[in-house]
Amino acid sequence: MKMRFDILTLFPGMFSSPLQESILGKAIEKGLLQIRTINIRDYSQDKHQVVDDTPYGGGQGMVMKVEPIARAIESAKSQNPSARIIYLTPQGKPLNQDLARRLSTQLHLILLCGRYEGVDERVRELFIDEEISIGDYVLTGGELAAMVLIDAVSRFIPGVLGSDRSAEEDSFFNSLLEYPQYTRPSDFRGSCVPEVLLSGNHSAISEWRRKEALRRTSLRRPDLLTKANLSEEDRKLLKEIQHGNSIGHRGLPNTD
Ligand code: 4GX
Repeated sequence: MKMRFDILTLFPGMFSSPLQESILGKAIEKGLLQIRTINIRDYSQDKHQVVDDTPYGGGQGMVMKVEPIARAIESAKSQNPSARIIYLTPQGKPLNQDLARRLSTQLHLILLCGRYEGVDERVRELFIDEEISIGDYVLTGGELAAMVLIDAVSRFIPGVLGSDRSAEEDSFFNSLLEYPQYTRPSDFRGSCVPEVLLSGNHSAISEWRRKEALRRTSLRRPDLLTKANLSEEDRKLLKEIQHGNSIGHRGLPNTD
């Protein structure tokens, strides 16, 4: 089934290139995905096409007016009354892989991108079904956040990643970080690919990869280990890793 995204924005031009390249571009060509932008300014009935105004009560910046957004949403919704309306904001629920998977089960999402100091509160109260944040930092508008959401969600649509891969197989799905990858040459300026990967010993390769995934996760994201489904073998590998760390082997490069 085709999934559809309608994006309500003051800057529709921002979406043309990023979503038409590579994997998402192919998905659109294959008819698995439809992405449409709606310019909120087209729904202003004002003679100067005004879409923002100063905040009641005073304060800095501008607020997006309720009427143009209401009309733009009603136009998008008229084609599918059951479409969910999402507002991208740092105040929303944090986007993660589980939320992306859940959203991918919807046929039609309407994404509202705010600019300036955000939208009039009555937009949220009357129209928004869900508020989502892509992370604890401040962007200049919701457009890049909408693109991040579309990218993460689209990977779950069957066929988007190609027949031999699925988003469910990604390591994040089992709550570990990825193991390190290498390709030719085997020796780059004296920095060599781990011997085991050249050995052709598939069980040894699998064990090495699992151990490296566990090592990275325990060093960089120990919070993920508590949620991971660890086997007896995993716990044994983790003990070896933690012992290695305590005697001063391979930590993380520091970022200070
Ligand atoms: N994850 N932004 C929303 C407008 C705004 C300002 C104030 C509400 C209150 C963001 C994020 C994000 C920038 C989108 C501010 N909305 N969106 N915009 N982080 O930073 O989703």
